[in-house]
Amino acid sequence: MDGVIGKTSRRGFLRAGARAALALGLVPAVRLHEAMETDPRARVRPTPEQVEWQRSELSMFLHFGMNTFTDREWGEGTEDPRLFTPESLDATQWIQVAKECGFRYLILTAKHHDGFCLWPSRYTDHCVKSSPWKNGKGDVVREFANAVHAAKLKLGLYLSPWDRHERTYGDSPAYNRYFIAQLTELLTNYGEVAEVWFDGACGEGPNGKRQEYDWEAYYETIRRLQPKALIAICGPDIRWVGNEDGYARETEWSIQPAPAGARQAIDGWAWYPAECDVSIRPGWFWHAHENSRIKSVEHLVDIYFKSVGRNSVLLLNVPPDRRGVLHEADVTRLQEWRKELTRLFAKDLAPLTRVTASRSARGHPPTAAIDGKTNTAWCPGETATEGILELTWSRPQRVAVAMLQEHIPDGQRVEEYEVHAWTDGEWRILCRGTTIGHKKLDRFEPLTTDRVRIHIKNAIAPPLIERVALFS
Ligand code: FUL
Repeated sequence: MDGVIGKTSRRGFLRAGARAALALGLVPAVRLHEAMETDPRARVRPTPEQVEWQRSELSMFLHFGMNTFTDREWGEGTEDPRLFTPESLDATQWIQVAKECGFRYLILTAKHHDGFCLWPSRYTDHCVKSSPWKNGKGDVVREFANAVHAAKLKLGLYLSPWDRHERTYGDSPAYNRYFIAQLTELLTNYGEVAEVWFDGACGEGPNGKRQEYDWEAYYETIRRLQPKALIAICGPDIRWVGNEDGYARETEWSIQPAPAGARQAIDGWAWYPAECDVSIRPGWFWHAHENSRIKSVEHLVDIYFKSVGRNSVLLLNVPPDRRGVLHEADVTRLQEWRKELTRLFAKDLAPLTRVTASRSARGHPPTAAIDGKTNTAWCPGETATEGILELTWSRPQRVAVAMLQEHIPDGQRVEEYEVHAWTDGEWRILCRGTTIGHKKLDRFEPLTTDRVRIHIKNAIAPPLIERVALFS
């Protein structure tokens, strides 16, 4: 087994000598595995904000607005603002439930396609100031932002580019000015914004108004006013997974062809990780008749395994009801789901083992994969794209779930792996897969064994395995 686990930073994985030299300002930082980073994809890195977002794993979406009161999914923009009458809106309840269930990012629909704004915009009357709620003096975005910040969580805002109310819509330059003015309000008046969510829907059809969105100007506005904010979906920092079921692909690369507006592109590649958006109910907005159609715990656990467990962030929509609170039925379901996840992942069996490796790069011993730290990782060798990590228990254990994690501040590398268990005198395959990224979860037929091995079969550069965990 290799020696001591070195403390490393995001700049990452330097040899002790190089680190000392760096501290003295003698040589530039050299990565251990730099020699092998010939594939341009291996040089693509996330920003610190993308790392924080990905490691947070769970985001909550809150669809709330005019549709909540008209019982619709897509309003037409002709709705009377006087219909907006939440009688006991309580954003702190939303945030409290979200926090207690493990969500870190919260995204509110500040404006949906019907154009009704949840904040008192200076640029339109089609907003809360024309509603009876708090005599037109209310501001849902303010209450939401205050509650999110007070809970030390991350604020996200959804601003629909498609606007069926605004009369300038379709007169491209005029609407772009309107949209940027609204973005500016949201990005200057509510503290730090961590995620801006741009939806791509537009249902006007071929005979409708054709609005040319000025994405470049939208991105420039966000970068200038909230340089740390991630721009999602119709944006360059977070990629839509491609469906609304909450399921990522078996193979999910965070390294993708660079989208327009990417902060950094290397030979045409950029860090563009997937987000899985799905609603806890059939619709995105709250409807009384869907109170009995909330997804089951089993379904939600499956979604978790196929989103977070496939290198994606899960953005789960839980829509506040007409009172302006999360409905009891959703809250209960969320709590049951949380309880089940906590139960499933209560006891990692890996730290109870002796761990060895086929080979390891200096400073990256096999113990680094089971030490629970996010700044250490096992690497099979300075130039190795393949290797085996073996766990041995003193007593047989029942294993049913494997969790693998790469050290994503240094990118994503693994292309193929297998997990085996020693049983009846031979290695039997438990699961196999392709990409790992931030997290890969595999469920398999439970088996009792005293030896498990993780075989990294192929990678685009020497892989950095931050964590290996096994659960029964
Ligand atoms: C879609 C929208 O049309 C839905 O109403 C919802 O907001 C969803 C998240 O994105 O494209």
